[in-house]
Amino acid sequence: MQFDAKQFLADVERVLHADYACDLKSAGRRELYNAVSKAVMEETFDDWNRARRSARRRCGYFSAEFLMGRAIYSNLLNLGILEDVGAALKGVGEDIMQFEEVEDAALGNGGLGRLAACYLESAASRNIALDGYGIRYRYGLFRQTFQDGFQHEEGDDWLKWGDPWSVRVDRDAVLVKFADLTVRAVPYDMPIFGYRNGVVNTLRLWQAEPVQAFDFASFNEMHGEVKATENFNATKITDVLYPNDNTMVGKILRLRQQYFMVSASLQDIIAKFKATGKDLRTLPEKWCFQLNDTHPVIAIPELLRLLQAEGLTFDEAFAVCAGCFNFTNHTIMAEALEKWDALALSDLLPEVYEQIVACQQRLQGEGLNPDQFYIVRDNVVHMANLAIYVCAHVNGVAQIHTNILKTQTFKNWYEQYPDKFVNITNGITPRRWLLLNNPEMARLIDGKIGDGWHTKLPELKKLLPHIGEMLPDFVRIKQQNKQNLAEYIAGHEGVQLSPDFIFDVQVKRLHEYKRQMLNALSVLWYYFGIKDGEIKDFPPTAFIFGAKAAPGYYMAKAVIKFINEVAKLVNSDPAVSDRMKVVFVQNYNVSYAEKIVCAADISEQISLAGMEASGTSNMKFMLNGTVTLGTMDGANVEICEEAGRENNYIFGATVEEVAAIKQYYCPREIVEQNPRLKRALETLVDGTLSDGSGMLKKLYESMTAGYEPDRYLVLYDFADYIRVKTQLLYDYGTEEFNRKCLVNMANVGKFSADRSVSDYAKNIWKL
Ligand code: 26Q
Repeated sequence: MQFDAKQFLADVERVLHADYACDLKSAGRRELYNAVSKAVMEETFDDWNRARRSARRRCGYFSAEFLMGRAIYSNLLNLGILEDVGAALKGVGEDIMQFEEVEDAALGNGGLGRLAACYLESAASRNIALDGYGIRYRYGLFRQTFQDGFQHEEGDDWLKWGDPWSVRVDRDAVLVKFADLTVRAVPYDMPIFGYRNGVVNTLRLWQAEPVQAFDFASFNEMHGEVKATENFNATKITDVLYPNDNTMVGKILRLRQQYFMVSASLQDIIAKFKATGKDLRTLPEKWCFQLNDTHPVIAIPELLRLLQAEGLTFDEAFAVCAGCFNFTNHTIMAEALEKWDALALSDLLPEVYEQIVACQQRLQGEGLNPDQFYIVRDNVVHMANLAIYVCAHVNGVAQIHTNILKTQTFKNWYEQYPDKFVNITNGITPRRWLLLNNPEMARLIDGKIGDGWHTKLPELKKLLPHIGEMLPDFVRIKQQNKQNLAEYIAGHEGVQLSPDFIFDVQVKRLHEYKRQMLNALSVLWYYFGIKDGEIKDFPPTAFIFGAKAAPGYYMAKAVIKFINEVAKLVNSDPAVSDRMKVVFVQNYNVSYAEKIVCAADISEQISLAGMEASGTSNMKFMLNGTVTLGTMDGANVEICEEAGRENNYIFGATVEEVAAIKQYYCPREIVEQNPRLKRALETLVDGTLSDGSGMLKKLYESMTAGYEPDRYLVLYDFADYIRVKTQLLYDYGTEEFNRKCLVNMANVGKFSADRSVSDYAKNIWKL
């Protein structure tokens, strides 16, 4: 984008006059933020408009979550005007960094939602015609605080600063009908800017509104009473994002959200397709849809229904669906696979349910074993099975994950339809996750190998011959990033960290399978070792945690309380204050991640093997030159393939071993053999830590008692974890260690989301 500072400031001033009746001198932060954003939006209108009118074949990425984070810096970066705008604002006495107070758009929970955001950015940057379709939640993922170490949740008012990066498109509003009410779906479009290429794709988020405003005439003919309930329920549909990650909640409101979003999107797409005069049977020539997990899978019966309402036969409609839909699975956890009660579904969406039954009947007609191949069984609708049956392609998100899908989770389906199954390993956008969050490092790299890596990440391999000469600058920049993070943490968490400490980081959703517990127990193990004089010269380490727990996930909240108690114990003990610090940052989100990822010395990726589908923060740390301390799980396996296992710190049971271990597993024996581990574990119940609510006791019991004690083999993997982690801590700071960091960065190319979306475009979308 061409930039003219004078023109830009004049545009900003004009918006300030028109929208806020103020000028540059009198504008507050909020006004300035909106005016700057809108001035940029205006400039990009022509590019956006061109994209919307193009006749190219497109893919719709259907997702209940888009975890976009903060838009302004990333948009300005991609438009190539971040520095210009910063300078122009500086010229009038304003600091562009003041917009750091703008709330994140946290319309997602974690990995799955952030992946969708990275894919939109990468697709635009690669000029791939990918548009997002989702929900404009009024409140995104809750804001987290700690009170006495317990997690508290508050509503996330992400629109507090306004939403200048969206435009409301009333002319495209449609009606969505449920058995008990009809609501109006209004789209808000967000431009997705490619990196310095003039491409603008669209993220279309639907907002639910009552019908009255839409059609006041018909309102007058109807019964006031009925409409009153409609009014109440309508907006409720898009009120709030469900805060669950990798866990299914069978709430009907969640089903309403899912149907609302896909019905609106499909109606919109069909209406526009029909306007071109083409036969709906040829829809797959123009459109395909990627279903981001099972959450939007109800789109399949909805499209069947809509097409038959347009005159197609069931078989014709089925062929269109088979040609349009593809399905990504993000999890193998049984508790995350969506299943809906058939009666509830048929009550809410009778015509949609009919289509599900028709699919079930078609499947039965294939002559397969009905015990292995079903969509509806025992009055339960299995959304993943519906997706696999109809979709042309089913993909896992890392090699190990796809293998597990083929050999375990969906074994029968794979054997019947082997060609459907493909792997597309996840990726991240290097623009947000290195250029934007770590500009000094980006400049260092540019200076060595040029800037081709911005859009061709494998070019980072060119760094390999330069590693020796880069080491001092690399260390200096990392140190500065640590200093910056330490200041931010001091301001926000009230904990002082020294940048001379090792920054050992685990940030991700709180889930038992991710084993934050393993990390926390190791902290206590080191702590007691230092106290007892058994561990000498412990390398000074800051253990940094960040995670939100689903509000209804008791054990996850117990782990948060535990770690906060450990932090209190350790940080208030002067005997170890020059050796260790523990901090659990509050409200970990995309913007916090940007600050943390560039400042970490250790990336903890320690899930039980076979549980983490891929992970994507592992890739972000790698991109920023951080070694992985991890298990052979998810994309860690491929990280080792790319960067060398010897350049990372790998421990723990392998996926092949896990099933066998569980056969005879007895956590008590392990604890009895390791007195210090026992002592660490017993802090949960021996009064060392305060536990007002009995939570820690429950956590202790989950590790030691019941039907399946220590389900995720924390205690089993503990010794090996300590062995490798200790090695890492003592390697830290050596030249050999610093080389490992850069070797990881140089070999991160595969994990660019640019590669991932190109794989989708080539192998699945055929764009
Ligand atoms: C389902 C039903 C009802 C309510 C909520 C849900 C729900 C919501 C979110 C189920 C799952 C999720 C999120 C899953 C997720 O984020 N999975 C992660 O996806 C990443 C991107 O592929 C992977 O890297 C992670 O390994 C995987 O855990």
